[in-house]
Amino acid sequence: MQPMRAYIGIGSNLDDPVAQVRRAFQSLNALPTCASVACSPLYRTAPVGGPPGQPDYINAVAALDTALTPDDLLQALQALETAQGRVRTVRWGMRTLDLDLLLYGQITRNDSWLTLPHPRLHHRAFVLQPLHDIAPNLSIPGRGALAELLAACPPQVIARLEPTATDPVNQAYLAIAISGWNL
Ligand code: A4P
Ligand code: MG
Repeated sequence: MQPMRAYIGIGSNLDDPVAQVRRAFQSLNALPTCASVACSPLYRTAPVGGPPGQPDYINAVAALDTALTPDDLLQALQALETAQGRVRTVRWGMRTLDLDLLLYGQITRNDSWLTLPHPRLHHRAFVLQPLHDIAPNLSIPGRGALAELLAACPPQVIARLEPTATDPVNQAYLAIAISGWNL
């Protein structure tokens, strides 16, 4: 099968989220027939939906070239979530790792097991911003140009993690208050 470009949304807000996301980057690259072609910066983001009081998330996006089918890739993503201790309790509750298949080439489909593009990606800053960082010219099937979706996205506060020279993990946060999308 000809490799396809897939984009994976990564989220964590439990058990050292920065480390969880970094481990996910490595695990994605190690999947059979998959090669990571880009990893976005990490963002600290306020939770959207879900139970009140849950911690901020760390979000990022990875681009992957893969010969796995969309179904096999989703299955592989769920296995990685399980390997990193994902337990499903309440919808949109805290999680060690969430891997969403955002896009698989330009394929569209709509069933409960797998919807492509991911059904909520087009109005979520915590997905659109890191996706735009690594693929600014992307077009989202059925939704339009990524740059336009980002410009029209409802305001959310997200903060890009800027590594410091001395301590790349305990970052200094460069807060980007995204109220008017003056990025
Ligand atoms: N599924 C269908 N399409 C897809 C797809 N494209 N990618 C199905 C991944 N899964 C897909 O997912 C539920 C079901 O969706 C799966 O059985 C799969 O077959 P899940 O990972 O078990 O549960 P979930 O992630 O809690 O549900 P859902 O509805 O996918 O949530 P979202 O949309 O992923 O949102 N706030 C911030 N700041 N950062 C976040 O990362 N994440 C969520 C979860 C909510 N709020 C957040 C964040
Ligand atoms: Mg999910």
